[in-house]
Amino acid sequence: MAKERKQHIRSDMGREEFQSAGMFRAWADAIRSGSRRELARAITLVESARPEDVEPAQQLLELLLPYTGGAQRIGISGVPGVGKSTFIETLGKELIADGRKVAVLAVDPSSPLSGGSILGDKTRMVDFARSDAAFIRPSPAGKTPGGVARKTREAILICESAGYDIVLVETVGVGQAEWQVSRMVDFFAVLMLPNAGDSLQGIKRGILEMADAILVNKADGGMREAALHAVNEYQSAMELSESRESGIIIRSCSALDCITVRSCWQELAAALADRKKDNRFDNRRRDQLRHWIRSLAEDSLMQILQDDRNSQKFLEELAAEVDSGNTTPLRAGLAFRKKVVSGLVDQDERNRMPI
Ligand SMILES: Nc1nc2c(ncn2[C@@H]2O[C@H](COP(=O)(O)OP(=O)(O)OP(=O)(O)O)[C@@H](O)[C@H]2O)c(=O)[nH]1
Ligand SMILES: [Mg+2]
Repeated sequence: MAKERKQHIRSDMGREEFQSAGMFRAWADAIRSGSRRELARAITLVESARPEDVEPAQQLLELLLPYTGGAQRIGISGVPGVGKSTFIETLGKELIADGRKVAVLAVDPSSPLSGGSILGDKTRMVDFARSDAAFIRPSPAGKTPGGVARKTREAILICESAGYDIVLVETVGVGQAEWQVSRMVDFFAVLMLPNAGDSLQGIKRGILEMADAILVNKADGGMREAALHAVNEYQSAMELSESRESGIIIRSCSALDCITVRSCWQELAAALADRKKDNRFDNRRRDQLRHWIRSLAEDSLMQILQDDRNSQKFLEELAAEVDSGNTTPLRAGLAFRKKVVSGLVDQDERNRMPI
């Protein structure tokens, strides 16, 4: 059916559209043959909030999709200053030394605390960023809650089509962006500071639920002992927790030390290889894809509601009824749903959404 639709679109194409289709093909080819400039432009396009950029971005993505899926997608999260960028630089350099191509995407690096430090130390950054096998890209979070998820996911796909073997996604460990990133990667590592207060906080925030690895960083110099102590704490917390399968990697690490970082990577890569053997890897990607599509559908439904003046007006009327004690919030909610669902069906027939 999709094929028929495409053929139909092609046969209807005017000269201008035909030229633009050629332009997108050339663009996709340039990305696939390794142009970092064209790759960066493509990510800018998918990140664009302008409505007129949505369709071109999807057109380009469609051309790239057949070449996606080949990378290992790794999320690196943790509080500001824990050493995410340092870890990524050290790991990135090691991976490149092994002949891999590494892309780094940073979600919401514009946090007021860090002032947007996608990369930690300037000298290491120069080394890593200069390599032809590295691609580094900070991404502003944008305003819409769903924005981070969609744009970062699409950026991952574009990097994959450009032949990057490993895509590292750095996200500051606070709130929704972290959850979203954990749902778009094959492996989600959380870096922790070596002190007990921090470890308890982590447990409270549910990090154990989403982390595939907890790496207690800065386990060097005077902080080594504290780090090892924290590792023990996490391990016992994990043993007590019944909420998820075991298999989470809990260990110490020093992002400044390439030998430790390499050994973290080896553990992580072994875990991924294990999951590939028994379909857990594929199943997770399949679930993530379904989750992604569902949340895009939900976002666009919410958007319709927010843009629909009649719905907003009706909501106000219902609120007034609840305010004056004439009905309960639940009844008001159900009445709203009933009216909106029938209204939406009509509206959708009249005014089909572009995507
Ligand atoms: N001793 C020690 N210092 C570290 C380690 N990792 C990072 N640092 C230092 O900690 C500071 C913060 O490191 P970053 O890598 O910028 O931290 P980040 O988590 O990326 O921070 P934000 O991007 O601001 O969220 C820097 O001064 C690093 O040199 C480590 O393993 N040991
Ligand atoms: Mg950073």
